[in-house]
Amino acid sequence: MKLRPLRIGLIGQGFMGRAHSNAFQQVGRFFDVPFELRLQVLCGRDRGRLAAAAARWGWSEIETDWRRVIERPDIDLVDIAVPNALHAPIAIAATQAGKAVLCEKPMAVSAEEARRMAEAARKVRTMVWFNYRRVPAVAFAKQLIDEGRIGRVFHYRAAYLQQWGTDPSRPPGWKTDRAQAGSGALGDLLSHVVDLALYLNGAVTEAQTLQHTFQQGRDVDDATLALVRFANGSIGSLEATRYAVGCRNTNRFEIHGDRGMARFNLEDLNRLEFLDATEPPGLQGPRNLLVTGPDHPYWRNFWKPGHGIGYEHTFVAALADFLTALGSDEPFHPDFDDGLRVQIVLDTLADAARTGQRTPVALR
Ligand code: SOE
Repeated sequence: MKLRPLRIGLIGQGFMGRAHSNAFQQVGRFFDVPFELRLQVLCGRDRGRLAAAAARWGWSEIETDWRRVIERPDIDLVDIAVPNALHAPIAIAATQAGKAVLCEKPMAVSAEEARRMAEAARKVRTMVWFNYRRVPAVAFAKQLIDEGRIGRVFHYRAAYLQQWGTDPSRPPGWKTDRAQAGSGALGDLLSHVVDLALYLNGAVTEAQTLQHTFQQGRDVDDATLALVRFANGSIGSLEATRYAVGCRNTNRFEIHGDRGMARFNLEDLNRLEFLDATEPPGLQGPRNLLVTGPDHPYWRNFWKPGHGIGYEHTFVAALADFLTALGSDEPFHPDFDDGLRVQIVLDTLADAARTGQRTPVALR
């Protein structure tokens, strides 16, 4: 069957530019996607690195001005992997030009900005790269929750822990500059935590927050810790820090209900712990499941059961699901409306930290 071409412009050549480029290259190898992807143009500000990056990742052309990518009639999809403050202007221009848009997280630097992006995108298809939804073990946890195997939830506990904040040799990049990033650990790391919390446990209704900056002179949070209530009656803690010495990239959650418990940590991403609390008490204990098939999400797409996958596959699977939805006009999540929901919670957490008050999450 001849596939429709989908011509892509990627804006950004950093860490995420590489992760996305790899996904564009790999997706058709692991998944039957309904498009033939054409890696048309890679756009970046650092011209010195751009040609080599484009050659390495298979992009046909290079460009240094994102506006010129959006003006091009031969681009169907714009992918945004640049500092957070640029997401809104690029996404809004791209949606107005009728392109499908993929955007890195956090989708925006404020809920107000995210709302403008979501509104501008009413007529086009969008995705926010909350890639951890597509870890097979996380998708499997969602399946167990939906099947009622956790039951009535009491606690949702999640943390995204990194340690690079303490590294004196690390150049002060855009991620610690409020003008470019909007926030620190809140947008960078807690956005993932909030997205997974909303996905797995539903709406957050109220929050209390503590934010802290360890590095003198830095204008963003190094750590954000929140206590929240969920609409389903459960309570939770959501934490993100760049100062968790000993944790390179820990992204974990635990969910405890009256029928069971599930526990995940990205540093061991092929595993999900599950406890079935309906079993006889003497037999209960967390099962350490190797979520690589059979009968697990994506197991037919990647390797045979027992052959683990890695970080990059989460981007491949997210892209595959998006392209499948795009080809069939089926709904896709997380889209810009989901990104907006995350941003509203993030803004509420920041407000709660500023005022020190218990703050309701208003769907503003
Ligand atoms: C931060 O160090 C970071 O790269 C985040 O920006 C990503 O979203 C996360 O997936 C890994 O860590």
